[in-house]
Amino acid sequence: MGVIRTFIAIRLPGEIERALGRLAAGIRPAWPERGVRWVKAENIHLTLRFLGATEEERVGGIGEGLAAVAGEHEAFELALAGSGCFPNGRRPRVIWTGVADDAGRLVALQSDIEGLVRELGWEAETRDYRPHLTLGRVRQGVKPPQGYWCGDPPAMTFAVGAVELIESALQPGGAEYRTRYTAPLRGRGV
Ligand code: 2AM
Repeated sequence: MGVIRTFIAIRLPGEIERALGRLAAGIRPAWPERGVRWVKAENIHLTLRFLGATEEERVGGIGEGLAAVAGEHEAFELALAGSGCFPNGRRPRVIWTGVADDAGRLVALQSDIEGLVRELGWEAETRDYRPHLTLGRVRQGVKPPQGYWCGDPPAMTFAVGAVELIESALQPGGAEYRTRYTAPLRGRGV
């Protein structure tokens, strides 16, 4: 068995993906033609933990761990909220839309997943968790356009019913994602 590239994430309902795709399409003309690698609408997701190189035989164990953690968290709702850039607006690398997690449900889930991943032997993540939905990744050296370039998302909420272990295969046309394990939260579908 080989080594694959994986991460743990929340996938979005199709209507949210499409809304974010439209948002990105509205921002896109302001940027240089090939200055940004825009994420395909169906690939936009909310990462909880990037795992990176993962031995394939570990997928089952990670899945079992995720099932246990997810089973301790009730399904919950998130709202799209705000947009921005990492690391900042002057030197943008990642163009994103945010989520409002007023009850702290997402952060609690992410923190338990971080604990699981540590137990499974991964190094601690040193950076703070900043939940975001990446719309585009700015190529090195590309300057942000003058004026308006980051749009606010529509007021939409969505239910989070599961977390997924996703395999990311890097292809010339962008990453291809394949869900390797789905762990439902408690009361999924609420
Ligand atoms: P990003 O969207 O902010 O780039 C799959 O690559 C997912 O894992 C993306 O959502 C990506 O976040 C996230 N991720 C976190 N750390 C990463 C890293 N070191 N390399 C690639 N992706 C990373």
